[in-house]
Amino acid sequence: MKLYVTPGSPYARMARIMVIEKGLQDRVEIVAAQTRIADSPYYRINPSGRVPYLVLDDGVGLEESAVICAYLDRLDGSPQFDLPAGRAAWQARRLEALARSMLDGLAVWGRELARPENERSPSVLQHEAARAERMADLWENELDHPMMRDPLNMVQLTLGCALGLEARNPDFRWRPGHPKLGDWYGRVASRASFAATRPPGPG
Ligand SMILES: N[C@@H](CCC(=O)N[C@@H](CS)C(=O)NCC(=O)O)C(=O)O
Repeated sequence: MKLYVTPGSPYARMARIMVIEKGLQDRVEIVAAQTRIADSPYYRINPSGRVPYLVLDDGVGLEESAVICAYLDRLDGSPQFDLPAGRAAWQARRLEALARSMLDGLAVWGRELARPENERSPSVLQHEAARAERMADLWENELDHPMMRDPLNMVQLTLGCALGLEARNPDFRWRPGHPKLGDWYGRVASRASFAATRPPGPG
């Protein structure tokens, strides 16, 4: 299989972490895609131009980090990242949606910062900075939930990749005022899978 990624994409990072956590390094080749440029050869592989994108051995392609993570997690027949079933499912799905919501906002912020300075919208930057601050406040108060403890699951994977965007965006300073979140993130970020996929600095 081939997993198309860019080094700075938090969504691709989720899939890369899953590859490592599930010990799939020998089965999944990581391929750097060229995104966001005119006529990239990558568009012939994935017409949407987005990463992550997983091309299976039979040539079928899967898009969306959540779909790719679920696929990789199930390859060995014993999924470990699944959210619980039954009544607990709604709490878990609520948390996953909140983590995804924070990540999506940070991705919009990052995309705006990637534009030439004179094309950046101050109101978008301000809006996303404020959203990120509110979401950090929210997470500071959600960390006692059992889903936020070991073992790693999709909620933690998503939130960890969201917070890790501090490496890409110097204005995303979520640590001050959020000591519990800092401690929680310290534990997650020290996993070998997170350390091996740390995003590069701004740019
Ligand atoms: N909902 C998608 C989001 C993927 C996404 O937006 N990826 C960005 C990188 S962070 C991308 O490929 N952008 C390239 C483009 O917009 O052309 C997922 O979860 O995989």
